[in-house]
Amino acid sequence: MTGTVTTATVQELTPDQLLDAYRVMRTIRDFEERVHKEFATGEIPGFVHLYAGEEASATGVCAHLDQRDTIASTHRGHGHCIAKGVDVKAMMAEIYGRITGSCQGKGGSMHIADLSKGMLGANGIVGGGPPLICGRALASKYKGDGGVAVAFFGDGASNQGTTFESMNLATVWNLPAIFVAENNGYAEATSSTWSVASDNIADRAAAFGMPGVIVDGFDFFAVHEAAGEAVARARQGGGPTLIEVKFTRYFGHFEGDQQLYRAGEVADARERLDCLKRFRARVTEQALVPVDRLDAVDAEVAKLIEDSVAEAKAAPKPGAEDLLTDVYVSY
Ligand SMILES: Cc1ncc(C[n+]2csc(CCOP(=O)(O)OP(=O)(O)O)c2C)c(N)n1
Ligand SMILES: [Mg+2]
Repeated sequence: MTGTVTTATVQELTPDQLLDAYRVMRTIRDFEERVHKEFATGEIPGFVHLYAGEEASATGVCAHLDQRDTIASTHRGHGHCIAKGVDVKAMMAEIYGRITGSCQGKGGSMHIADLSKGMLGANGIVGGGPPLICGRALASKYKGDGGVAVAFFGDGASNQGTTFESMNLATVWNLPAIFVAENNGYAEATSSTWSVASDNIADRAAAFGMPGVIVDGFDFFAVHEAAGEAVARARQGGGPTLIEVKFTRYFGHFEGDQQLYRAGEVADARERLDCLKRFRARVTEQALVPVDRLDAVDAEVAKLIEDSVAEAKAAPKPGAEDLLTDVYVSY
């Protein structure tokens, strides 16, 4: 059954939880805006895909997760990493290819991983995440550790066979798995109206015998509520859920994309729909969090990002002596 979440409950969140959510979204936004600026200087090697505009998805889902839980990400993975608690300075250093990075500077933007945080990795393979979380969810089910595994994937990835196979398996094995389809309207330059056969990705849940929910991805509270239900169901042995989160990415597919395939929609989304603006408006209108506490978070995050870039630039790159380390994992 597919349902649309229309009302989201602010009341269930304490002021501290609201501030945490705001901090995560603000950190992702500032991180991405800064990487966008720095990439243009030519100092950042490799490909970079930015998550700005989509913050409410990673934040709303990961707010329900703890150290038992794991996530699998995509090529657009910075937001997922930050929301799951990966160290922001180590992430920035990784993007700069420095030895102090999350993967000792050998992975770059598209391969940031931190297993200690339950972050299985960004992934250059479109549709690579869903099979990973089936394995992880199966492990949790067998161990009985209460863990839930979440795969974030795009509208493009929603058409991959790996995604269909994983959703099928998740129901057949009744796994504590959650599939979060981040529908930003495009796979590279191809509109999802051209490439996704169903009107809604969430409608496909019915074919795999799991609940499907469509959520306004610019609304943290809507994502948070839908994810809360899905996580609770998974933890209680109720099986998988597909959540479709709809929004717009603010930057191009990759840094350098001329975006000749779209016009106007980003300015409109930034102006009218932006998740941070809406969050701020909602919590201040209802006097749930004082404005000065939100402003203090803005200042702290700005400093964190500034320091992250400065420290990343000052850190050494891996040397020849690091070439053969971290290549194989010994079990
Ligand atoms: C298996 C595979 N096929 C194709 C690609 C090339 N590719 C990289 S990103 C991308 C589009 C992905 O779109 P979507 O899943 O909607 O994610 P978004 O970039 O919108 O976040 C494609 C086709 C790839 N990396 N892996
Ligand atoms: Mg997409």
